[in-house]
Amino acid sequence: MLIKKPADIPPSEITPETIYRERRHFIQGAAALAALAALPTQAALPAYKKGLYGTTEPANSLKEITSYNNFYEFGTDKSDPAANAYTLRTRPWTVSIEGACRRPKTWDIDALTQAFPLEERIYRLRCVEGWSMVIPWLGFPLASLLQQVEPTANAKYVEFVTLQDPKQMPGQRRPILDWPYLEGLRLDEAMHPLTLMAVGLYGQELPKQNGAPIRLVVPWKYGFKSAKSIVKIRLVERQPVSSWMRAAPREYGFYSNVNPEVDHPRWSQAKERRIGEFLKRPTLMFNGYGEQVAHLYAGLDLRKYY
Ligand SMILES: Nc1nc2c(c(=O)[nH]1)N[C@H]1C(S)=C(S)[C@@H](COP(=O)(O)O)O[C@H]1N2
Ligand SMILES: [Mo]
Repeated sequence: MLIKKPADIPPSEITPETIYRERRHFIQGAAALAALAALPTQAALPAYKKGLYGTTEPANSLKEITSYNNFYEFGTDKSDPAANAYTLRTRPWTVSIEGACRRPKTWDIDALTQAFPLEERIYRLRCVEGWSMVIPWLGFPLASLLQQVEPTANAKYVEFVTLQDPKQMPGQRRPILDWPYLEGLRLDEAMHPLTLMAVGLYGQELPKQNGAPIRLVVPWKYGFKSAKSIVKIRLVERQPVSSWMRAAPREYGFYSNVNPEVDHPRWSQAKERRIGEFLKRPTLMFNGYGEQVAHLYAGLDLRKYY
């Protein structure tokens, strides 16, 4: 459970004992309960296990992971999301899974987080701009969720839709992208055991700048495929047109697999700079996950299908 019901929490767990005693002077009875419910709680996630697909590379620090972000809904500078994402309201929050499936369902985010066992997956994230990080995600395989809705034979692709609300997301007041942020995967990519729905990192609830309360993580693709703050997942027959494909079709294809041999028109993809390091390191095919995913693209011309 992400947030415990107030009745289950001893007040001492929410505020230091002294503060709680001071509050008692002026809060009584039902009013006290209401006030407790309104207090910010340190979000606790259910127990989790270490995943099978982690890397042994050292993870970036929490500070690095939460202060250098791409989340254009909150501005285009790397420091903007950390400064601006506080306006995002992550409760109540629902995720609808719809389209070509027998059992479409709208999940409450807390029920969703409890429904699937959480795993820690330490994944490399490679941004198409040429930097990378190692992030200890907490999440569950997207496949577990998709199996529940029973995709039909018409489900060939999966579309991911970020929240659209310019009141909460100031970046959406400007036409930087065709909002809401939209991404897509082929069904077999979505069902791959590496593909994660992340609800936390470093053992805690996902920080807002990293895509709270739930975001996609596809570690062998460029970072922009990993859509943040998702409200809708649609099973569809036709290949989705992502926000980046729509904005710059010559620069962004549907697949967007990390590939050191196929350059982006503006950035070489041969090397990358790990955040926190000075020297660049070579970029690995499929971001180093080739052994697990290369078979998905057997026979596909990766220069054409970039
Ligand atoms: N909704 C949304 N999702 C998004 C983005 C965005 O601008 N909006 N940026 C993408 C890009 S370019 C990257 S590199 C990753 C960055 O994830 P992080 O900030 O958690 O490291 O998020 C991706 N997901
Ligand atoms: Mo990115």
